[in-house]
Amino acid sequence: MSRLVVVSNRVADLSNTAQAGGLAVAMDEALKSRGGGIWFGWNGETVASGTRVPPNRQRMGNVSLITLPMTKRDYRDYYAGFSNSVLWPLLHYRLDLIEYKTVFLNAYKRVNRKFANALVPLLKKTDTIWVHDYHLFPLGTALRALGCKQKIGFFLHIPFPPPDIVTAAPQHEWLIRSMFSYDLIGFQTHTDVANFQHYVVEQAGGKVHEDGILKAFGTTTIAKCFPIGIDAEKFQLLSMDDDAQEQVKLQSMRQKLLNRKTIIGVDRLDYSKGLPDKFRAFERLLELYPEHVKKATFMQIAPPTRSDVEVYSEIRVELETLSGAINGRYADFNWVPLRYIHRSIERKTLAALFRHSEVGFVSPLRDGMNLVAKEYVAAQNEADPGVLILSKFAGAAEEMHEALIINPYDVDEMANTLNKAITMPLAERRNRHQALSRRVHENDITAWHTDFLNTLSATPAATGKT
Ligand code: ADQ
Repeated sequence: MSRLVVVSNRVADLSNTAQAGGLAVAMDEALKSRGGGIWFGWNGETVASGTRVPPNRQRMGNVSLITLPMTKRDYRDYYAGFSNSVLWPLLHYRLDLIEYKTVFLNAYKRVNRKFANALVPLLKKTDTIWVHDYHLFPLGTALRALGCKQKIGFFLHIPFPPPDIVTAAPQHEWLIRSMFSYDLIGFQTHTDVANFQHYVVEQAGGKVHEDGILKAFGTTTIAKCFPIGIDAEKFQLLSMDDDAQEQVKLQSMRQKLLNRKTIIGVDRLDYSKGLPDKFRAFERLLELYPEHVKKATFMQIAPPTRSDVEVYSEIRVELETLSGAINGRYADFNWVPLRYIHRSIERKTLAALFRHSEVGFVSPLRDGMNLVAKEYVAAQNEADPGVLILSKFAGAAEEMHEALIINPYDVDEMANTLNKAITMPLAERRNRHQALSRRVHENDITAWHTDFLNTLSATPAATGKT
């Protein structure tokens, strides 16, 4: 088996179990289960512009973490700028939130070339390279320009919208053309693949062939869907971890004694996650169904991310105002309706909290997949499982039909669905959970990376790619 080289914008601190972020969790599992390899990317630190620092190498078991710091200018223009103020909103269908400057695109191109220059000396001819996510669309082209002939795969963790939206990206043709340097492009859902194909046909005059083969820009690539999963078995065990149970159980027993139900939400604090309307839906539940006052508690855990991008500070203020208003209206000396926790939580505590919550509430406005939905299912007690409420705009909705599927823009519908979930009879809960659990365990993280890497290895050799 060839050595695996994973490249992502950010290399996670694998020793920090409290880390947030879907990609970090998934790559940790993928590299370890293939017996190791290299994980290359940014170490999360910034240095003064103009500073040159050689890559740092750190071994974590059989995985080498090779990292670079980023200059303050690159951080501002490539990371906070083009990646998170242009591509992130665009690919989440939020053209209204794009903030574009020409220097952002220049920095995006520059940093991708820097990554390629630092990576090439570390590579062996027989390596398989796997590039991740929207920060690195043009990395394949930069590597090919330096003579790389290895197999290179790319996986997009976030959605790929229809061509009408993609064409709002400055130099979108250059961006999509650069994806054709990869031998295999993986998307989360069939919808994303179809959107990509539409772009290729409508905007690039390309052709779609069988087995995901696409021809355009004078070259060929393959685009398919590989829905990401979780390590369901490990997460299930984690949810029963003694330590974490201890911490959560007391609170849970108190809730049960008082016949109270917990609704749980866990999302990075991001506008794509639909948090304000989720808060409003809980308030609406208490208005429409007053029998749940003092009986249903909503716990939202939302660790901060990208707080230096302006819209992220705005959403934070909005949520604090909303939670204050809801608690102001309904809280009593012996009951707090909404518990809003704005920080990271240890994974085992999170798993135990999922297990002891009667409803998992996942309502993004757009999401590539959403691992929280799968984690919630894996953590349930199968004899007495909770109910998953899932947005139809999360990639996970393509495979999790037995969840209660909602429209995250419709606050009343969400409130009614919360009521349905809270009052659902045991037999129905078990039926739904059984089907969901089977799929979450079958399509787990191992199935995901095995399927992607096997497909990449079966693609024709990368010769002729430029
Ligand atoms: P994210 O947008 O980060 O990932 P998600 O898939 O839900 O979203 O993954 C979040 C992960 O972080 C989960 O494993 C969750 O448990 C963890 N997490 C969240 N809040 C936490 C907290 N307070 N404390 C500790 N852990 C926390 C991106 C895409 C998704 C896609 C993933 C993987 O946006 O759509 O599913 O990548 O491809």
